[in-house]
Amino acid sequence: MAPSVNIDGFQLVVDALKLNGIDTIFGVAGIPITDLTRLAQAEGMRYYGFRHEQSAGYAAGIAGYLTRKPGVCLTVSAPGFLNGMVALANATTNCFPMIQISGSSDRAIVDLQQGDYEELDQMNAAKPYAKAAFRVNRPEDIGTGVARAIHAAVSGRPGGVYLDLTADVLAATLDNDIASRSLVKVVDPAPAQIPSSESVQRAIKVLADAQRPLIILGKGAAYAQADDDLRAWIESTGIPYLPMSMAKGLLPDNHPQCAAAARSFVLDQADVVMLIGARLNWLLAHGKGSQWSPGAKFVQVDVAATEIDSNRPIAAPIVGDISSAMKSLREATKPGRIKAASAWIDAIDAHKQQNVKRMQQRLDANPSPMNFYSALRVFRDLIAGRPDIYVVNEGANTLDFGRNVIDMHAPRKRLDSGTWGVMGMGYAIGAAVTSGNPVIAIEGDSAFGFSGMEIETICRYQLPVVIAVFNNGGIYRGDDINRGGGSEPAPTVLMKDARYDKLIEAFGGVGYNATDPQSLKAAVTEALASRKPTLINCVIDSTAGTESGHIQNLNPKSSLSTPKQ
Ligand SMILES: Cc1ncc(C[n+]2csc(CCOP(=O)(O)OP(=O)(O)O)c2C)c(N)n1
Ligand SMILES: [Mg+2]
Repeated sequence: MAPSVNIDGFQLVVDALKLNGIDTIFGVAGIPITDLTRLAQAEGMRYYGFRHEQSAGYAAGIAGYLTRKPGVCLTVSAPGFLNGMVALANATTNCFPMIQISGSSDRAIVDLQQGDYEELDQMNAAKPYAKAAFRVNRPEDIGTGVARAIHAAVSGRPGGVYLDLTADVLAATLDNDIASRSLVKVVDPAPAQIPSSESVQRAIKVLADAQRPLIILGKGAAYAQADDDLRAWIESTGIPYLPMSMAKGLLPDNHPQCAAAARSFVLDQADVVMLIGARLNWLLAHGKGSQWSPGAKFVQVDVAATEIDSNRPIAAPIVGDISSAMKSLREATKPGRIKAASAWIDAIDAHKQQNVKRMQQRLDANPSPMNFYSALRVFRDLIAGRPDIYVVNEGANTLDFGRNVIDMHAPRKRLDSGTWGVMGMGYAIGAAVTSGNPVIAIEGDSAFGFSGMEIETICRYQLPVVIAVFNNGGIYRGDDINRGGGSEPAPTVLMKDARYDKLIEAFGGVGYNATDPQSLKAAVTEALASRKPTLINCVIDSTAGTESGHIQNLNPKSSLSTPKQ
């Protein structure tokens, strides 16, 4: 009899991931997963080593969003695990499919709290923040653990899944035959959820009876990659639409039905609002408040039945995946049955024209130092001809102005702070790695600082990322004063005249300091042509921003007097 060959847990994890088409890992190496990172690379997987697990996790989350396959983040036990958890929770909140795999310490010692190296009951710590959390305690269960994590991450509403692998499991060995039988190739992990025909008919009736219908597209609609059906149906109805931030470009922002330039008017006036992959959360003021018409009726297309009626009553829910729902709507809508009235379209167009003119005046002004408009205009113009470019946009004013100024022309190309307002370089790296396309990351100076060290990662892997740091010397503004009268800087102030461009030069990247739109344009153009990691310090007027950007209404104020802005 031939001697049986043994295989270890490390190898089984790599085999299980590869068997299921997962080819990329984002992480930070250390005990007990160092050999897992090496083995993954040796076995042909792409491994991207970061400087902090949170950035690695953000990269994994956005990779999941872009590919519809779970993005994998690999972390060490306890502190590395917790660093990654922010990104896992962010994935769950934003409905990105992601799996955080973490090594963990000796269960027997951890459970008796005897003070192990990096001791933490990680699976239970992860549970409240994850869509699902699993722990593998035997090597023969690795295949099942990976399969369950994949199903949980991508099925229904996607989310973040935690998979705990103990050091013992990684090091354990198993007979080769038993090991290969233990692996699971998942079948149909994100099965179509076809909505009922009654729900589709009900929605069509509500929309056909509407006088002033409006569609709101959320990032769920972008995630679905049902771009052709979505566009065809929206165009067949003539209904105006508003894209949420990451849904911009699903239909181009310059599409005649895009009502973004008349946002306040359409929210106030619409009598029927159809949400497609968009939740009525804080980003839409919960569908309540002064910007919403109280009498509006709602149609909602969502993959999760539990989303329905969460904030406003939904007259016509369509529960199903967006792709199936759009196909069903296309099939069931008779030509001409739903037609947005021309009076409604004309009224919207009149508002759009006014607002577009106002925006143009702001973009045409050329103040010195640059303000947000004049700097963003450079990117708006460049991106208009380059739909291949990913735009990552984070910060407060930098984010809010960026969303309004930069038109998107292709689906899933705008990646931003999202539901939670996160910041850092993770999305830029994840997008560059996943697509190979150029990425422009437009970051507030505070936003950039959350993970500025990841420029070393960008340079090490030679990623085509152009970072524009909108340097206004602070969180929101750079001109606040110490209310105690002392000489220390105010809480929202960052270093004045910092030269962020010098940082990337330490790693062989290219730095520019741009003080006007011409030099900014030249720098971005050169960076895109060279595909070299680049950081542009964009000097922005420290008084140009507003506190909390465009969400001042959410910022409680104390009795402290506010200096004039
Ligand atoms: C992890 C985290 N910590 C803190 C915040 C609070 N916060 C919101 S915006 C922001 C930074 C805004 O400054 P900047 O990025 O420079 O943008 P600006 O408004 O100056 O353009 C901060 C710290 C946050 N959103 N996330
Ligand atoms: Mg700033």
